[in-house]
Amino acid sequence: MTDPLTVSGPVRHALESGGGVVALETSVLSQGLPRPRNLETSRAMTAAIRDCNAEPAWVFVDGGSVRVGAGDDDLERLATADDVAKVARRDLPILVANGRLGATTVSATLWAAHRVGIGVAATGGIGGVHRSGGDVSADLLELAGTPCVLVCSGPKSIVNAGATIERLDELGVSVVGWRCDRLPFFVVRETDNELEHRADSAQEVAAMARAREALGIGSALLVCNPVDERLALPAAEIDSAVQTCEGRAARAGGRGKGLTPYLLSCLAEVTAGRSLEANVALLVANAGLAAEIAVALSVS
Ligand code: PSU
Ligand code: MN
Repeated sequence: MTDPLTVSGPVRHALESGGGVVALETSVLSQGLPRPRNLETSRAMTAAIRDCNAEPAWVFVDGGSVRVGAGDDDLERLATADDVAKVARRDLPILVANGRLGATTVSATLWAAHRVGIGVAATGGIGGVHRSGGDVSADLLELAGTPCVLVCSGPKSIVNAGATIERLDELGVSVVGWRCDRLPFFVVRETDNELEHRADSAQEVAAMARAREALGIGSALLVCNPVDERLALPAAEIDSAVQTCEGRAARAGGRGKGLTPYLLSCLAEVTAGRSLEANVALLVANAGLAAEIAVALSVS
């Protein structure tokens, strides 16, 4: 049997030399963004991380192994192949057993990152409690049980923000606004949910992460970085676009793991591509901020 969890040379080197490393999910590339923006975005995220002297650790599954650290060829396959599986933590054993190519969601990514000693990760928007109420992303439970820092732009606009923040509270996830006092909502800059805690520098976040570590608290620190205001969409517009898309999803019978990708692509269509532009921009910004935090943690 091949090693079921492997770390690439560059990521191993960065970890051993005590450098900053940022874990990244690949489902956003394979299922979350259309071609060719997906591959372009992965390159921009990689560049944003390297600009801060940190190393990107893209997580995926291939050839019977969970892989931490992807090369250019791997990213190209993940962005262009037609049959890439969407892999949450629950899917990892199956993909490792059958050898298929898989792109990891936040939950599988955090699992792998923690196992290999990476403490900082970035994504666009986290999954959450869908408006229907019945569908809750596995991202939330993983955040509850994984000591890490995850940089995001709040819950994805397709979920119920209020219900999601309540659930994070119940699960013991520490939510911190990055230079903001209200919960951002992915392509929307803010909701009316007030955040109790904020951070204005990477050093502040690093101090919180170190305190969490010292206390032995096993849940995540979620840093919420609002989308660039020049690209943000108005809350009311997203609200009605999501309603339109939920209606379409219900008529198409969309549910389960296909629901989030369906809603994201519908949202891009209904907003004439503006939600896509915002999504790409916030992914790159979050990768860069996570790199700054990883570097601040590594020198402390
Ligand atoms: N953030 C994005 N686009 C995405 C996702 C996050 O900007 O496509 C993915 C992540 O992989 C996240 C997943 O973990 O969506 C959540 O899916 P679900 O709601 O099925 O748990
Ligand atoms: Mn779901």
